[in-house]
Amino acid sequence: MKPGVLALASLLVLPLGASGQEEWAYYLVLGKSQLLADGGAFAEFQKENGGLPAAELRKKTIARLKAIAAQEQPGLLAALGSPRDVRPLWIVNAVVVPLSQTKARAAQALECVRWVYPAEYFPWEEGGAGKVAEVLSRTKREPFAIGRKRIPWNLKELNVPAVWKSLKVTGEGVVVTSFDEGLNYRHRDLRKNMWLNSDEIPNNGKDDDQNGLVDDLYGFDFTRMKAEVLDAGPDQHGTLTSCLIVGDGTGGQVTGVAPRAELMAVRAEGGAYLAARAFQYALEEGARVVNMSFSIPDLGETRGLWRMMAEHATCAGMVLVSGAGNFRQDADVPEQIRIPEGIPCVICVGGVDEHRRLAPFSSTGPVEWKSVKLYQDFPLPRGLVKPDVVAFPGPRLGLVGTDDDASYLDDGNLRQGNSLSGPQVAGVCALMLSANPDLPPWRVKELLESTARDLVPRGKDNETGAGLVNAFKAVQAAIRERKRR
Ligand SMILES: [Ca+2]
Ligand SMILES: [Ca+2]
Ligand SMILES: [Ca+2]
Repeated sequence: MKPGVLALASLLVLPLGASGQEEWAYYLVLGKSQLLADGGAFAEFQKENGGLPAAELRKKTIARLKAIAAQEQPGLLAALGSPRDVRPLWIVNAVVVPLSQTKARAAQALECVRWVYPAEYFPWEEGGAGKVAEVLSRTKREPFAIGRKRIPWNLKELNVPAVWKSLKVTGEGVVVTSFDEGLNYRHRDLRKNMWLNSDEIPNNGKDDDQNGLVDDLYGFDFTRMKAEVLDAGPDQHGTLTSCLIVGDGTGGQVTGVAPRAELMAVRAEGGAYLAARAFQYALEEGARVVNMSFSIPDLGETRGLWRMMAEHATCAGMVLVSGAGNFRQDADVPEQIRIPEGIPCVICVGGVDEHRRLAPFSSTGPVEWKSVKLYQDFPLPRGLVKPDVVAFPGPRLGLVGTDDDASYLDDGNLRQGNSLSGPQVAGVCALMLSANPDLPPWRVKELLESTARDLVPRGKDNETGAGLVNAFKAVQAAIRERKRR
């Protein structure tokens, strides 16, 4: 999807001043004890915790993750020689610390260490600074009505308007976040649906809700450690993806699948550490769905770290969605579907055109995990079937601008790619959770697949997964599940 996302993901290597001394760098050291020990533990967790109400599942899982980190990290840091400048995490039991190459090699052999990864880019400063350009206030929203608004073809093909009309489900009560490049929160289709951190007084230079981040009103930009998430650049990637989730049609055309869900804006491009921070934030601030319209190639063993993070977030009640990527025709040898969409629990969304034929660029499976030491499952040739479902990567998804944001109309609404397929499915997940807030994330994925319209070849396949998402059937299934539970 966006190769630019990777520009910051370079290894920090910093020589010590005096000549002859060893180079040191930042490493992410993963502790031995984790919530889920291996691939099998995820299924066990579902069996044990599938019946918990959503709020309880999240509270309990976050408490367990934090308890493991609190219990293990003092010993871990002592074994690493008590390094200074420690950045602890809890979504996985891990610390980011500066180590010499010798110490990093020695750390790999420690009993309390599962794995040592090179830490990628992260900002030096913590906490945030600066102001947001405009402070939106929460106005009472009218119930969503189609009225005279236009509905683009993709929403009709996904059977979305029937959910709004017949089931009266529009996403109310669900917070969706998108890890993207910022967005235009002033956009008329978005401004009423921005998530607002009600515990934070904006632009006063203080961290009123004491979550460690100053003035985080709409979410947070972890890449620059700033509260401002406004993107005024020409690309508007985050505005496009957000409009496909919650765009409410104030401008005349409804672009969003869930026009009464709320959108939390998070930036975290750079690597696994910033993604971990973003997951922690989104979980604690109440997001139920995360859209990730990015793809990271060639991560090697670091794929395991991403998978552990994703599985832990899912255990805490978060639905993870990511486009399948656009790399089918890029190389002589087809490239394996990337991260995060290649992770088993992440809903990987491929793309078809309006005739339901696979888009020529849409990345295809299978995905292998046999080479990743923490897991070693899904060996080729069978591997893990991906994508999981398909939606529409465009073009002409009805995205409309205003005088202020004409920049993203300049291409005549001809943009396409699976960056745009994923958000439509993230929107469907929001509808399902709005209809049944206690549906666990793994059931959201299962119901999405079991209600999809299978496309050729028959059954779940490596081109179109379980098929084209049918929002009406998926939400109906979510409602039936509510009655059974
Ligand atoms: Ca704060
Ligand atoms: Ca404040
Ligand atoms: Ca099929």
